[in-house]
Amino acid sequence: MVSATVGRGVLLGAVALSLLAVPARAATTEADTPAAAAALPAPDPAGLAAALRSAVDQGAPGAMARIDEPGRTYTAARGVADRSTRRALTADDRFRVGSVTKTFSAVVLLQLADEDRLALDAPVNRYLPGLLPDDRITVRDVLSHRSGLYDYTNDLFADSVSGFEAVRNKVFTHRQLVDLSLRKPLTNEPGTAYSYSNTNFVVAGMLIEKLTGHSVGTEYEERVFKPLKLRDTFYVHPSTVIPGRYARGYLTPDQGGEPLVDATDQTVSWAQSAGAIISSARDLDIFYRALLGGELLSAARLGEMERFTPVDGTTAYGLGLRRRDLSCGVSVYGHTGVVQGYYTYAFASEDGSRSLTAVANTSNNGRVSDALAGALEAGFCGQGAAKG
Ligand code: HEL
Repeated sequence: MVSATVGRGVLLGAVALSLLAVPARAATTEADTPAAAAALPAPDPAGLAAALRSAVDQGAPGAMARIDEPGRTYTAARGVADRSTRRALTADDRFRVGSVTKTFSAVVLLQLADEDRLALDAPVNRYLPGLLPDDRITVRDVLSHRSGLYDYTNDLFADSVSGFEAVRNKVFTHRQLVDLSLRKPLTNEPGTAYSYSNTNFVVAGMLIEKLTGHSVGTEYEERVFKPLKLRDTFYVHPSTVIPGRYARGYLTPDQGGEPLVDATDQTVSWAQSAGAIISSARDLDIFYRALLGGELLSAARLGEMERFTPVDGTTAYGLGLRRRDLSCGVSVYGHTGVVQGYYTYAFASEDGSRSLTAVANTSNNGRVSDALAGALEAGFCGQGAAKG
């Protein structure tokens, strides 16, 4: 069993790995480890380091990860946060989380359902009259990507760099984004098939704003960021600035051999409630531990969030929540995120007792994404992970 060393980093090859002091909110003794956490294989620090090394070898300027469980925190980082200054990336650096934002949006809507202010099986058009072309599309369809609403980002980012440059400073209204989607027919009959679409979570943001009378930023802040004391988590739309210390993000061009594009500063207005949150590994670990641990929703609503539709052989989607089935038979719950310059994996064990966030500061490079997924295997399967 690993023992905690307070505030000291251990250097493993060129990868900084550390076991940190336990945050005040977490228990510090082995006795407090919940049964389910104890039942999980211990994380594999060498495997975690190898996953980050592989992500950097495949083209990421930097990669980092953090694992939290009662009494223990593991961090690891490799490479640089900034290609100009060569500052080393750390597991404390903030970053853009992309679609991990979707879980935050789903939590706000499910809290509204808990407060009887929203019915999941009601048509979206009940709350937003005339918004959608089909009255059969329900709130649940939207949160589970079963609405059939076309993903307008397929068109925006057909060419990755020019598509990004065309929108990086733009400010869209939610309705403009929905209108982009409605230029195309529904991809399936409402409720009949899973088809991932950012449009769904733009509609989720519109529902939040209509039902509460507040901006999505205010609702995230009041319902999630403040109660969980998330000190690194922000919704700054339409500002292009990441507050404090952060990793710069580098978009990989479609044409091999072209230089990486610094994509750090952007409005993320093309995503908003589908993808514009800024956070840190610490905060995402706290968020998913709290969510899976039952701190944010009633047991009934969390149960609805965890009713999964199969996506492929190893992944499934609930309501703003992904499930990934790992090689060792452990399933983890959270979300992935891709926004120009950043890949994020943020997942927790079923009871929230262990959570892991892994980030690379590049995107549009599937090999980096695949390598980073190895962090989940190391973090939850330990040395029992299937070797890739
Ligand atoms: S895509 C996903 C991921 N989600 C979806 C959302 C998010 N991110 C986006 O829609 C961004 C799309 C453009 C990203 C860009 C790049 O890699 O930087 N790619 C291109 O421009 C390609 N031409 C389903 C993967 C998720 O995991 O949920 O985040």
